[in-house]
Amino acid sequence: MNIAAVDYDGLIPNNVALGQDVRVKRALEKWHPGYLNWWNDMGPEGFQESLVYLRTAVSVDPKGWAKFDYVRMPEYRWGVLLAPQMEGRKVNFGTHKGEPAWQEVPGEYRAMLRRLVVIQGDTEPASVEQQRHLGKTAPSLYDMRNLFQVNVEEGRHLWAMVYLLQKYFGTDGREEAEALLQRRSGDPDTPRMLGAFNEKTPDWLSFFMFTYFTDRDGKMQLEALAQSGFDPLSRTCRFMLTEEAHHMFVGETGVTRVVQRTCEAMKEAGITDPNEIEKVRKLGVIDLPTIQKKANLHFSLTLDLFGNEISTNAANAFHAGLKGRYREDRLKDDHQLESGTYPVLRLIDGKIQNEDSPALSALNMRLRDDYVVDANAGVGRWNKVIEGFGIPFEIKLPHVAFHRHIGEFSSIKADVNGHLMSDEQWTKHRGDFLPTDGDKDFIESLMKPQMEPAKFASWIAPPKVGIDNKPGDFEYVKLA
Ligand code: BYC
Repeated sequence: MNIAAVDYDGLIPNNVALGQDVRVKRALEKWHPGYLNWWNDMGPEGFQESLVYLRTAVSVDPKGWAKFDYVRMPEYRWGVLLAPQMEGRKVNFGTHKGEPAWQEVPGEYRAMLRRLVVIQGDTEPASVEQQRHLGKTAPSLYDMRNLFQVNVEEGRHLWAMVYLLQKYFGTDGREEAEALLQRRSGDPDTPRMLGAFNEKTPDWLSFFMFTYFTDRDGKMQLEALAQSGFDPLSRTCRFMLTEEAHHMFVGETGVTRVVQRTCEAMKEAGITDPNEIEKVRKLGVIDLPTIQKKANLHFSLTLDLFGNEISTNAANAFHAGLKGRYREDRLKDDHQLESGTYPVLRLIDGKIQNEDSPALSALNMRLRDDYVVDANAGVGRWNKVIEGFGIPFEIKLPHVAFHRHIGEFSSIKADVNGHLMSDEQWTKHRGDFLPTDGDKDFIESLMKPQMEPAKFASWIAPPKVGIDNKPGDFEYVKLA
């Protein structure tokens, strides 16, 4: 079969010859109604009958993989798509380096691999649940369409992980696939697995920050899993990364447009001091210090997703050849890391300082460092916009010790510059760093829907170009 093309004939679009794999096909068909029930209960609130201009993957060829058309979301063709198999692919790192990549689950690593797949799978529906109420307050049809595109693709990413569970993990894989439909973001009894996926995404600025910062953790983790010696996981993640790029684009350009509109309004009103918060807010835009606070919140919550700085789980997964480093295949070292060290920022004698740690145990830290570099690049582009208006303000990522709940710094309080604070100081200054109730109320007051083509809410600039090169007045969502 042509692996690049997707078979759309059956219930489940796929490029894995599902038609010839009766057991897995049946298992997925059995899972399908539960998925649709989950989508109807926990997917976007409202708009299920609307026609949304969505892209659907029709191929896994990077040069032309998507087709755009109007679709009702429940009729979206969620499918199973893997990047093409690379002939002769080998395990690239760890103790099995140089052996042929595994096409079946190596028995000794089954539990570890299943855990990685389940954690990855759990984040996908979680984000849809977190964002389900946002359609109602979309600042434009363009943004609404982007939200729904992200949502249906996170749904597809759940399918991607469920395929791996159903195909390679037998009965317990089936049980895990069911459990992925049962947990709920923020539920006190059955929460999602990782902290940031139980937080709220209360407004559109949070949505853009989430897609900028948290989807970028998705990118880093998927890049690390794409290196896996377990070939089906690698191929799955490689194709997911193609889709993930758009999600980060939505975040980066979303924040850019918010920043741009704020600066424009300040300029029009002759306000040069970014700290004149009340004056700026009266213009119906979000002041830059509040945008900074939102960035502080979402960046710090996302850092927690990298796990503990020193982690035997991470060391074991690397040693086993299951989860590599960011772009492992481009790194130049022995890819085994048995003897090297890596500098890890730790709390030593009450001070935050670097300590050389065994490189294998420090892999979460290394991935997190790569993430910070990647995240900083877009922040630089936001600052270019502010600079262009001559406004003296710079958005900065907070110190990694700021507002942490996992790892080395979860036991202390630090400000955005990494200076340690007492509990008392923290309580007093928390609102200088993180959104206060007043900030949240203000942002919420702006969240008025704008559902006419070509129009945008007061607090956000239009995009530079349309999706699929559509003109500015294109009706991205035909409301039912
Ligand atoms: N919250 O040894 P450690 C995405 C637990 S986002 C709660 O440091 P490890 C997306 C940990 O489970 C990417 N618990 O852990 C984005 C462990 O518990 P057990 C998602 C946490 O394994 C936007 C214990 O603490 N994919 O795709 O080295 C929209 C010891 O920790 C947390 C992945 O994350 C936490 N934040 O690191 C949609 C990839 N952190 O098992 C989608 C798969 C740690 O000892 N996951 N714990 O009881 C992994 O690679 C790793 O499991 C982690 C954690 C990086 C998450």
